[in-house]
Amino acid sequence: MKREQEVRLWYQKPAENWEQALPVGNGRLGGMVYGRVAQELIALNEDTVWYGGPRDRNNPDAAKHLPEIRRLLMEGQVQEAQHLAKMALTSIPKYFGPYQPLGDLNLTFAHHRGEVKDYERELNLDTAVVAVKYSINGVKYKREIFCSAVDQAMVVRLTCDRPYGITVSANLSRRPFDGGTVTLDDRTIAMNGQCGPDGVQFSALLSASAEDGQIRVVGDFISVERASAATFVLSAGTTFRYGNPQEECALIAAKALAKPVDELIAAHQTDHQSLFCRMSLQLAGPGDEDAAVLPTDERLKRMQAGYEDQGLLALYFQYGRYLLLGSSRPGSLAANLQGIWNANYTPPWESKYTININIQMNYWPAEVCNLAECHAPLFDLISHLRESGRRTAKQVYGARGFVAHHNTGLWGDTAIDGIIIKSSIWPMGAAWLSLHLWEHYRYGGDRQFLAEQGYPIMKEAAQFFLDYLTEDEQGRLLTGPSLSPENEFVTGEGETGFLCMGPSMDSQILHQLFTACIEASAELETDGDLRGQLTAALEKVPQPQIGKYGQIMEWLEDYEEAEPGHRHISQLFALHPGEQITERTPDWFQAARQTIERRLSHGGGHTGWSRAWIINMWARLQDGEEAYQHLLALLRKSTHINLLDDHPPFQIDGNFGGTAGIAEMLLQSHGGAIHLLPALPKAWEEGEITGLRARGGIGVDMSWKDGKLVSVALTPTLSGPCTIRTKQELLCEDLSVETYVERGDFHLRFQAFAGQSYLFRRASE
Ligand code: FUC
Repeated sequence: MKREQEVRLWYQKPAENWEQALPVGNGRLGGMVYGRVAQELIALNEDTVWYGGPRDRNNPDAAKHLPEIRRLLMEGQVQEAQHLAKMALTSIPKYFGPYQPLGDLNLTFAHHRGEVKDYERELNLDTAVVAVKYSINGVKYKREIFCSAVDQAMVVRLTCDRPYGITVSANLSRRPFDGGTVTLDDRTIAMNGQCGPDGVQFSALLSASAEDGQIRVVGDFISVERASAATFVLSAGTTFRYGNPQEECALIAAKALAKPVDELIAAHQTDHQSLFCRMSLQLAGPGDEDAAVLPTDERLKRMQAGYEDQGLLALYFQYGRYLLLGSSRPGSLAANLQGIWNANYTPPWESKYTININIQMNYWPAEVCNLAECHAPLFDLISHLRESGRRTAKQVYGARGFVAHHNTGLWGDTAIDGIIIKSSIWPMGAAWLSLHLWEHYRYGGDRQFLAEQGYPIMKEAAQFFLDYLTEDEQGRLLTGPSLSPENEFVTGEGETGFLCMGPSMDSQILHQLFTACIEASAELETDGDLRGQLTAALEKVPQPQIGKYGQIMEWLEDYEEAEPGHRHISQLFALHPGEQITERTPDWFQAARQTIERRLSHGGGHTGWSRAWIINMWARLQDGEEAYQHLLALLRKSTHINLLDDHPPFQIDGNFGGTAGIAEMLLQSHGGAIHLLPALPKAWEEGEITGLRARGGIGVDMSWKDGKLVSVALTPTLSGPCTIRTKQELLCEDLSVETYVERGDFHLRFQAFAGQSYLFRRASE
């Protein structure tokens, strides 16, 4: 299969709606390009355009009532506890403002009457450019749109094969919150506004240059007339970053327009490719050949009709990497529920940061798929949460450290958000997010990062729990009041409830966090006392328990689930992304399988992100066939034709979780070994992947044939002992390797040296 088919989304029709448009982004500035012929529409976003200002929303009555709520829960008076908790704990006001669109860029082309021929629009992931091509009356037109991280601007380049052939008007709008535009000079307009009385002020600025013809501003349009080629540059920003957004945007746009357009394009592509082209993936199985030449929407339709298209899965994989680069770059905010692409002023769930699974999932592909830089905005978000999280820890729980609940937004809010307390009263957001810092260290081995940025935050997240946890009569240390996101239980008496002490997920997150802090502090040779306290506390944190259906119990009691097919599978955190449940704990491993099967047999996996989590879990269970079936289902049931995740209308976590799932099927590196092809399905008979990363700073390229590994090249960036695990015996010339067989797989242990490359080939059978 050609690289082009692995990295190109293309269509023969313009987008009819937002869910068919194609995304461009540089981390903070984004556009959805419709590719319409005479009336182009590019829906715009900027990552700091959120409604409303910062507020302290911690409920002032919380600390006073906390002991009473805990007592009620300990005594089994769930309804009474919930009744009080709703009033005493949830934030005031209940919600914070949403992430909103920046506006629209509208281009209207004159002389576009006549039959449109040879229409094609595409997004090339290798170049990060959307292109629209067509001809009218024998004139060939081309439009190229990209968001440059180098120049911090969106560029729209218009060309045609006839001199003086382009006449176009451009304006900016923001319906229904249109505040109009101002004219800055004869080629520049700016749309300024504010997101609520205490919200950020924004500016979106558009400027143009042309070859031949003329440019002027007429009314609130930039008019380009009889040009041979034209370039529009759009810059945007808010008072979240800039003292004077319009001034800053004008500087950015002027600087970009002063460069030859070829230079803008070349700089953008060089920068993008230095990150994106670190990986390649080719998957081959029966039936691919016909599909590869079809437009992307046709390929997806064929998939939905039952066809299996391995090339489309490879494209989907790379698309996840493209989207991460487009929505999360050093200096940008973290990718929210929609990355940065949002068309709604009141989007579902405010398009915020939901941190009881969704935003963590956004970052699952970051390390393994060789985009560790893109992880940085998440770390900034965690640092930001720390300030308000300290206040929430103190005001609500009377504890040290910092805490966050299930949602946050532009201002790093950590209060118990919302009135739907099935999700709200859950104090584990910061704990889970902090584990991403540890993962970054495990993959890259950057000790300075761990010492200065990672560990101090992990430690503060853990410290909160040392003050907050409650010891019960059995000597167990329990979280609570808390819940198992976002399910309800049914008690033996037939009563439903959600608020409880010590839900399984909380204990599993604590296990992972305390273990990470213990290892990190030992590694950094610091905080011996704290390490002792965490080690002692860890012994008292409940372990996973197996319930009456042979499942991992979701709560401390073996309650029935109100929704046995619930989309959240919180009680399997320990299987993925946690590591407490592995083959080394065979009873739990089996129970984890039982848990997924039970969820699925009751209709589980019905949202894209839930399906994506299931793929990752099956991969951890080393069941490639199940993982593959759910990957197919992700594309068949939860994917729009622009390959964005369909969670009406759109949520980006399914894309990122799907990409991570494919990686997890091909490579796992938890549990002390680099496990090659741990969950390879039969359908991926043949394939090749380059640029994957394993924990321990190891680059992995490999190829396989007839379902068996052919060769693997390892490129360590750190020196140390390394173990690889495979189904086939491998040989590496001139390397002293210790080989042993465990759980039916070959294990090869050797000493790896940074900067060397190690090529292993399958031993002849
Ligand atoms: C949780 C999920 C929903 C959605 C929302 C952002 O409430 O259960 O499916 O993903 O977060």
